[in-house]
This record gives sequence, C-alpha cells and structure tokens, in this order.
Amino acid sequence: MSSNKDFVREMRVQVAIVGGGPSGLLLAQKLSRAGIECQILERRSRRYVLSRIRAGVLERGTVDQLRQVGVGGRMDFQGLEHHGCLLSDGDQIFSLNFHKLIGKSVMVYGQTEVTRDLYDALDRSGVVIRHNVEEVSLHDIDTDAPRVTWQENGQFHEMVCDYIAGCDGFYGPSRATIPDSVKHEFERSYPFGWLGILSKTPPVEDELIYSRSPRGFALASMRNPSLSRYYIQVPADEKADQWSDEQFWSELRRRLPEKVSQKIVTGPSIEKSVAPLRSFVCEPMSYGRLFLCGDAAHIVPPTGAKGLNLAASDVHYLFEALREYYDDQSSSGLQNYSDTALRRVWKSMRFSWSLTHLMHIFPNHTRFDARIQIAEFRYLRQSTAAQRAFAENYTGLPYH
Ligand code: FAS
Ligand code: PHB
Repeated sequence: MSSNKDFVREMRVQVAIVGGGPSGLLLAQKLSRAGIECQILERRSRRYVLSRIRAGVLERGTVDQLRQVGVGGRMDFQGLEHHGCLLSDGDQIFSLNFHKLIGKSVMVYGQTEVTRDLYDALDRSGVVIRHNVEEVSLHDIDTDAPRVTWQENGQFHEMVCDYIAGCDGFYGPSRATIPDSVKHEFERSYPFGWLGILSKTPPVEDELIYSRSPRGFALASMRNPSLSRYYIQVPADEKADQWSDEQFWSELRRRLPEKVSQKIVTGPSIEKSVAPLRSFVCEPMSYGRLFLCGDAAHIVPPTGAKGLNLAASDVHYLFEALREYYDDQSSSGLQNYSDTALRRVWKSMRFSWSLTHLMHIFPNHTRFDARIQIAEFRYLRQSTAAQRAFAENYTGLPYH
C-alpha cells in the first residue's frame, strides 16, 4: 500500500466487487474458493444490509450454488422445501404441484438469511469486505487496468484491478458508468406497489398463496413455521406508515378466500415496507472490464420471485467466465457474458411480467382486460400444459 498526498493506493486485486448484497457476496465466495483474489466495497454497514427484508423463494439453481460454495448448511436445516403453491381468484383456490407436474421444487428461505450465511462464510475465508465506504467511483473500465476509488474514514483510496463486478443494485454507480451511447435501457413501471409485513405468527397455509381479488393482489408467504410474510397490492405512491396493522390485516382478509381468511393468525408487524414494482433491463450487462450482476442490471416485479434468483444466475455466468480467463487464459466467456445472462434475464422478465398482469388489478384496465384476466386464470386452473409451463418458470429455468 502506498500513498501520495491524495490517495491511499491499495494493493491490486484481480476482481473488485462493488456492492455487498447477495450478488456481490455470492460472487466473492465463488471467486475466493477458486483462489481468485477479490475485495468487496459496500456502502452500508453490515447491520444495515442484514436489516433488509426482501426475497423469500430460492430456485433450485440458487440452492445448488449455495450448497456448492459451502453455504447451504443452515438453509438445508431451516429452509422449507415447497413442492407447490396455491393460486386463488375470489373464493376459487387451487394447488399447483410443481413436483407432480415437473419433478421440481423451490426452497423457502429468506434473502436476509442467505446474506447472513454468505457474510459468515466470507469472514471465515478472509475476503476483505469494506463497509461504510463512500463516493465509490469506477474509472478506466475500457482499459486493461480499471480502477475503483472511494472514501473510507475520511481518506480517499484507489484500487487497480483486472475486472470490476458491478453488484451495487439499481441505484449504484456501476450501471451509470457505462456510456449512454452504449447502453439501452428497457423499462415498464407498474401503477402499484406491494405493502409487505413480517409478523411472528404461524403462516396461514403450508404453501404460498397468490391471490387475485377485485380489491387487488395479495400474497401469503412465510420465512419459517412461526414467521409469516404477507403482501397486499397498494397504489404506487402509498407509504407504509399510512397503514396500521389492523387495517393491513383487515384488508388482507378481504383479499383471500373466506376459508383461508378465517384461519389467519394476526399479530404485531415487526417490519412493514412498500416495495415499488418495475420491470427494467439494461443492455449490455458489460462494458470493457465492467460486468453488471443482479439488480445493477435488471429489476423484476417480485410477483415471480425472480429478483434474487436472477442475481444468482448472473453470478454463475460471470464466475464461470472469470474462472475460464484465469485458469485457461480464454476471454470467450467474458465476451459472451452479457448475451448469455440476458437470454435468461429476459425469459424470467417475461414470466414476472406475465404473472404480475395475471394477478393484479390495473387501474386503467377495461372490462375487456378484466375478462381476459379471468380467462387466463381459468385456463391455468384447467390446463395441465399451462400448469407445467408455470411450474417450469416458477421453479427456475435452466441455466443452459
Ligand atoms: P442489492 O440491491 O440487494 O445489493 C446491492 C448492494 O450494493 C447493497 O448492499 C447496496 O448497499 C450496495 N450499494 C449500492 N450503492 C453502492 C455504492 N455507491 N457503493 C457501494 N455499495 C453500494 N426479490 C424477490 O425475489 N422477492 C421479493 O419479494 C423481493 N422483494 C424486494 C423488496 C425490495 C424493497 C427490493 C428493493 C427488492 C426486492 N427484491 C425481491 C429483489 C431483491 O431481492 C434483489 O433482486 C436482490 O437484492 C438482488 O441482489 P443484488 O443484485 O445483490 O442487489
Ligand atoms: C416473499 O416471501 O417475500 C416472497 C415470496 C414469493 C414472491 C415474492 C416474495 O413471489
């Protein structure tokens, strides 16, 4: 480490990772186990990162990766393997059994726990994770010596690296570093959000319930047998503090089938927040020596439980490409990373968009649109072919 009057020059690393959420942490764990040096720059404290309540459903590909990198222990012990889910339309409710349909399942295990498990594993492996860094900037990404600079404890630092992984989410600096002349951004904003609560109450059913009702969408989910996660569709500009717990429980009951509502065990919310819904994709997902992963490159509405899982498949592709470069001195994986990742991103984007359209009430929907939604729902309920397609998408499309 050397310094001049302005910068502390850190030792060069092979891969600098901006962002210590699931994307950055999983990539670091994979690189570290492969002997590829990396460091993580995270804007927030670890406590803050671990306070986020987000995704709840893991695809098989995500589960396999966590097990392969030695982070599957707690998940296998505390996670809940789900063979299906329930869909309801008014008082009509039916089960989609993924296992019977296509022999696959999903794991219900919160993103918060995945993040905690990855942090613990990285601490054991000694990977440097710099928290509370400020003013992270990316430089010279179109050269063979890209740099990252940041401020830490009032001192500016610089780190030269071979590659930068932009894992800094939708609002991070990485995507913004790709020149506008190169980037194409595709976006669909929805006129509603999800108001979610976490409560120390037993889930109302053993499986998740996706419910469409004339009053709006509702989702009954969980984290474990004594921790429930519920969501209701609310207007896009709604604030969580506009809703008391009583108002939430009362509205949730009105959006679930009668025989389910009667069983809901209510209790105080231990977390309450509104998540905006949007579909967004940035193309390309790489430029020069910068590679975007996860929310830095794309955002899906949480309806299809794809956000975290797409981050995991991006990391799979990028890790394999970096390993090919360092082990076999071949750059073809890196050159193809964006196209490879985007093929799966767009297919998952389609499913999330489609399920969002099926399950939500759109303020500008005409009576025709409403009839189409009902027809779509009836077709899904009655057609094994449609159910197999749903199961294939929900449990996770293949990586290759
Ligand atoms: P993340 O946003 O998780 O992590 C990016 C990290 O980069 C953060 O820790 C951030 O602090 C850091 N960062 C940002 N700017 C930085 C800077 N300038 N310098 C350094 N670090 C910086 N997905 C689902 O599947 N189901 C859900 O129910 C669901 N609910 C969600 C609710 C909310 C409110 C949000 C925002 C997302 C939700 N998601 C959900 C999607 C979510 O799970 C993401 O897909 C997942 O967190 C993606 O992980 P990352 O790509 O690591 O991005
Ligand atoms: C969750 O439990 O947070 C969850 C589950 C399934 C979804 C979205 C969110 O589709």
